[in-house]
Amino acid sequence: MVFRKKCFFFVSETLEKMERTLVILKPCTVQRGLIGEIISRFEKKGLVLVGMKMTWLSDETLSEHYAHLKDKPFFQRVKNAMNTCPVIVCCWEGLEAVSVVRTITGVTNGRHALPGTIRGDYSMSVQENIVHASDSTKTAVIELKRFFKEDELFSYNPSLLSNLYANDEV
Ligand code: IDP
Ligand code: MG
Repeated sequence: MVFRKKCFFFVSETLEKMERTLVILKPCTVQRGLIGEIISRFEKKGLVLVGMKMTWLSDETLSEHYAHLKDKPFFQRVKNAMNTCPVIVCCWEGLEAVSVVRTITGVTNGRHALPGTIRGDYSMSVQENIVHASDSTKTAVIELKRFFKEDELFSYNPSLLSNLYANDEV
């Protein structure tokens, strides 16, 4: 009983330090049969999946999501490409998860992304570039609210936590 109580406090303190970030597996990834491979990259890194679903994005949602590109000539093309088929939206959790995921993802243009990054390994395009990833902690909070209801994100104790982090990190 005492052990379980201690465990509970450890978990809640740890979860407070964790960041959450949004990743969208784009239509190109779904169509190319790369869903498993891309999810596996994040899992192998040690990020914890706390939410995931398939959804078909509306033009309205995409206009909001890509509002920072609204004056670009490719705005409509980006939105069209994002609703050719359903996408997979995921929420990943970990220490500094937002910047870790951006690093794993690589730069926007797949042709320029470094080998070893997801875009560097799987993409030849600036548009068909495999994933969307939140670009800051502030954006991540807004984007997760855009794509997930509160009860679609889960908090649980990753059983391998002590193999992923040192005690003084979490
Ligand atoms: P990011 O996905 O690396 O964060 P953003 O600048 O936020 O890049 O752009 C969002 C998405 O818009 C990109 O992932 C890509 O699909 C598309 N995009 C960005 N820049 C261009 C461009 O110059 N030409 C065509 N599509 C672009
Ligand atoms: Mg972006």
